[in-house]
Parts: sequence; C-alpha cells; structure tokens
Amino acid sequence: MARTTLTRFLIEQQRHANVLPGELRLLIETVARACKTISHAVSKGALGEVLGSLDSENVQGEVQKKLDVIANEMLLDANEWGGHLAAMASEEMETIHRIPNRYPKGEYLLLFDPIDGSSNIDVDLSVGTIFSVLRAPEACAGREVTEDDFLQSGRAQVAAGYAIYGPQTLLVLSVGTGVFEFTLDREVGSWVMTDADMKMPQGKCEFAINMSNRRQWSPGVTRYIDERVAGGAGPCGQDYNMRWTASMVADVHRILKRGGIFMYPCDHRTPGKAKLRLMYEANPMSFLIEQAGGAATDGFGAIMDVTPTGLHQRVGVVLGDRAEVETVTAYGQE
Ligand code: AHM
Ligand code: MG
Repeated sequence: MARTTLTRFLIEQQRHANVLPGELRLLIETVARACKTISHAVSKGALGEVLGSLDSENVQGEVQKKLDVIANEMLLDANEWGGHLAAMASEEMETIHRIPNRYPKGEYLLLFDPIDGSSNIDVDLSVGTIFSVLRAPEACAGREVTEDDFLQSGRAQVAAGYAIYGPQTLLVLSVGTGVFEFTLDREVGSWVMTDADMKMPQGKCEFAINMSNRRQWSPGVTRYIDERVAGGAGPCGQDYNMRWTASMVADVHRILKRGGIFMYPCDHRTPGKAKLRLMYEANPMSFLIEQAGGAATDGFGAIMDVTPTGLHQRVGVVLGDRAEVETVTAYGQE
C-alpha cells in the first residue's frame, strides 16, 4: 500500500481540497523539518550534551534548559530564509523575531513553544514542540511587523500542530480540514501518515490535572474534580482514571487518541493567573481539539475567542471531551 507522506498530504490539500496556499505548504514542511532536527537532538540526550539547565531565564522568569534554547535556534534557523514568514515569536524570546532584511519575506506569522514539557527532558519523558500559524494583517504590508500584529484570536489560525518526541516521534497537524497524524520514519527520514481525520473519543472517564495545586483551584474546579475522585459512589456514578504527564503535548495527544479532559485552570487567589500561554500553547491545542470534535475553554468561554493582549499572555485551559468541558465551565460560573 502506498504510504502518504506529509509532503504528499500537503500537496493534495493544496491541489484537490484547494485549502492550502503554496506558501503555507512550504512553511509547514519547513517547521516539520526543524522538528526532525529537534527530535534528533532530543534523542541524543547526554551523548549530545544537550541535557541540563543554563544560567539564563526566559521572559517568563523560568530557568531555561539547554534544549529550550537549542530547539528555539533550530526553529529560527530553519524558518528564517524560506521566504514564507514576516516574523516569528516564541516562548523563549521576549519579543518577536523579524525576518532579517537579507532574506525574502512572506505573509505568515509563526509562533512556537520549542520544547514544551521542559521539566521532562532530563528524566527521559516525552516532550514536544507546539506551533501556530497566523496570517500577517494586511495593514502591515509595506511596514515592519510589530508585536501587535501577532495579537489575533485563535480563530484566525490558519494552521496549528505539535511534534511529540516520545517512544515514537509524531507530528500532529491541522490546516482546518481535520487533524492528521504523521510518524517519523527515521531510516527514510520522512513523515508518514498514521492516523487520518482524527476524532477524539467522547464519554471516556479520564482526567488530567496537577492535583498538587488543589488548594489553589476555584470552587467550581474543586467540585468537578472531587465528584470524579468520588467515583462510582459519587454523583458521577462511575469511576474515573487520572493521568498527568506534566507535558501538555503528551497529555493532549493522549486525549486526542483515547479521550478524556485536560485542565490547567486559573489560580482563584489571583484571578486570571494561569500557567499556560495563550498564543503558542492554548490556541494551537484548542484548534486541534476543536478540529477533532472536542472543546476548549479558559473555564469561562472558548479559548479561541479570547482577544489577546500580550504575546506571552497566560490563560486557564480546560480542553477535551465536550460534555466534561461543558460541566467544568458551567461549575466555573457558579
Ligand atoms: P513549559 O512550556 O515551560 O514546559 O511549561 C508548560 C508545561 C506543560 O507542558 C504542562 O502541562 C505544564 O507545564 C506542567 O506544569 P506543572 O509542572 O505545574 O504540572
Ligand atoms: Mg510549554
């Protein structure tokens, strides 16, 4: 049986579905190529001298891991000269990175979290790369792109995806026509489609949350989790399972494949205080989850309807199973 590679899939989307401009196709291929390089660096581990932390902190005040910085550089290097982008933004950079004048410029904006789940790198658990693609506003033609040009709601995304560096290296992608999974065939060096038009199973009893933050949850989130922990004897009338990888990519991938709900809610002591970032974590994951038939809210309304006010803005995240997300979101309003 002929294998569908990422290139073939993208060309088909461009030709037949007529949904994918050529420039966007090439941009996605470039991101996928960079993820291949990152995957190689991740798998080398201590042998490649890529483990451990640096003395530096990123704009969020988090200690940077060596791989955070290496992967960030790999994505910048790969995408700078392709001619498809106007600028890039990343979790690891305080402000935007404009395409240098020596290179051709394009009409897209790329945002990424180069290594998501960094705390897992040194202990050999799954990490990933998350990315989101926006179109540069028409208004910025003929002038330099600014940070404000990036502040578009998640609904404006034209593509989003993640690579996961786990037992297998996968690329999960949506260009707005469903969600597709590709596995890296290392010997051949190509991404091969291994799941098409993914739909997340509904009605599965599994939740993902960092339970150590319980004292900081809102009453609504506490009620939702307590009811599930009560299992068959509680108001849900059934037992729930729990998983927490501390790597959003891995947790979201599990939910896409086998259902359930993922939550990193706001901290009620400081309204609006949250951990995950809207522009390059929550929005792209919400795009994928909605495309796969799930739902994603910030605990109040759809994440992709949030109007961004800052590149590194944080947001509460509740995503996955439609009914479960609806329940938490309703409890949040009580
Ligand atoms: P990172 O991008 O700096 O790695 O942080 C994001 C990660 C998510 O992948 C994960 O869901 C969360 O942080 C885990 O946080 P915690 O360690 O508080 O459980
Ligand atoms: Mg992250």
